[in-house]
Amino acid sequence: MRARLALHASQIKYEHREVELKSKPTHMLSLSPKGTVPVLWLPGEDAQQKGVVIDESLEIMDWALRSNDPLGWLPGDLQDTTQAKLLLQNNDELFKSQLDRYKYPVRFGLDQANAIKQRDLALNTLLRLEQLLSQRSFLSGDRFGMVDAAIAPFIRQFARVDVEWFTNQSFKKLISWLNDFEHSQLFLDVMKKVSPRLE
Ligand SMILES: N[C@@H](CCC(=O)N[C@@H](CS)C(=O)NCC(=O)O)C(=O)O
Repeated sequence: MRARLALHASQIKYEHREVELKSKPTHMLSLSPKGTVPVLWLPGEDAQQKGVVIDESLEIMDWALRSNDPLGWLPGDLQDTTQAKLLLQNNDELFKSQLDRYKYPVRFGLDQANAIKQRDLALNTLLRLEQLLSQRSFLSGDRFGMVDAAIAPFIRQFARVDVEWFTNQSFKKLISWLNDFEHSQLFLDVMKKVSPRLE
């Protein structure tokens, strides 16, 4: 979702090929053998059209916005860039692991009590984001930007594990930030259903 958000914001024309993770297309695996999505393919001019492949979501966001950033999503100055790096690092290296364990405890051999422990550990991140949102309107600054787009899909997943618990927490600014995101035109645009390609 974060890659699609950045591609949408960059206004770059691209073809969206939805895949089924249960049966990954051989073409996708030939481009990116690790088999995770998203995969961005920039076909080359040569006969095999191998071209360039970017198969990390943050790198796709970065590529898209460096190519074209009409909404000013990239961090503006060094302070914002440093802040963005720290927030994204915390999200991808810590929060994501806590989210996965809270959401799919069985997959990680955890019982319910340990899943809740992961949820409670993740509160550190949620409170840090809340604190930031009490100083500025968005995680990226005074407008929605790359950091918001990169983090919102994970907070959304987290909130949806137990909506009642999430909405009863004290981080009201974060709840309202997520709610605004989920009701934005941007979100509606990128969430449009695309049928999976099987080959
Ligand atoms: N670090 C990668 C993680 C990508 C990732 O794990 N994607 C999941 C889906 S959200 C996936 O493709 N999993 C492979 C599978 O379920 O087979 C990125 O952000 O690009």
